[in-house]
Amino acid sequence: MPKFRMISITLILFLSLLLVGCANDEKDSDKSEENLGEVLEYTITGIEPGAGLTQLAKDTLEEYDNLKGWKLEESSTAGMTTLLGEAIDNEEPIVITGWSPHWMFAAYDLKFLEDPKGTLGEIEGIHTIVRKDLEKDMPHAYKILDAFQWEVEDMEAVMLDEQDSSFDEAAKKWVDENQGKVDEWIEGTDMVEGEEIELVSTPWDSERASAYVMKTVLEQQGFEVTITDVDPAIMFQAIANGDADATVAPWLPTTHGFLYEEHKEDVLDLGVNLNGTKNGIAVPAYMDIDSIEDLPSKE
Ligand code: PBE
Repeated sequence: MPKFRMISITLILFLSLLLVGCANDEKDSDKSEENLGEVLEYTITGIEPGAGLTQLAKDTLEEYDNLKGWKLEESSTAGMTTLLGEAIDNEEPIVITGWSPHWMFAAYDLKFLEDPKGTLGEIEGIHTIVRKDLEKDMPHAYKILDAFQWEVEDMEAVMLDEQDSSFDEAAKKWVDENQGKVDEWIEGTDMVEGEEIELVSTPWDSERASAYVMKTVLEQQGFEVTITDVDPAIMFQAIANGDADATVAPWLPTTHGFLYEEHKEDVLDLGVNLNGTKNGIAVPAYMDIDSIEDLPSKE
């Protein structure tokens, strides 16, 4: 056989093997993408129906073409974190609606998926919002609420302590250890005698931490404080119609933005009490995707 023929046959053989190899590769990755969608049952594991984040996740399903046919499984934060823990124990894929600050990021190696359409918002803040006549009716409480400002690390310290005590105790401990900061909030206010004040909040640990710290500080100043946990929509309504005096729980401008828009004429926003919160679609770090757009489409 002439040498050049030998070489070309070898070459053709080699090239065809290479092609088969590539085709197989393609098939494999198609298959694993398809599998990921099927394994996940095209489902994002969500939280409470009334959460701002649930609304943002629904908007996300509508905005991304690749998420057509996907669904959001609404349940509760406890339900979501249980499923997340089980998936991680088994190194299985899971896609959740997540947020920070929350212990899930300390307990597990998670990543937020990139959100090129920005449907889940940027880094945002938690605001203090009060009823319109609060300054007139309770000037000292108003002043304390207006001055209230702390950091993500402070909130995380309360949430961590709570895990082996209670929010009440964890907040008292934080106040004891941070009396310098608290002194700035109460500066220029007088003690009162048993004046009743009603705080309204939402049922997540981050907001329990801030509500209990505010309760502790107001109690030190002589107030009688109640905290009521409700859905974000009820929280805004309660402040707007004067059923509650104040909240330190709304996440703005995105998470509860639609509720703020609805009630902004009837409430007073005293601005940010904590900066640096974030919402997102999150997955365990071992999953091989980085963006919401990497989630395989169903069709
Ligand atoms: N969260 C935590 C809440 C606010 C605090 C992000 C789950 C929400 O989505 O309404």
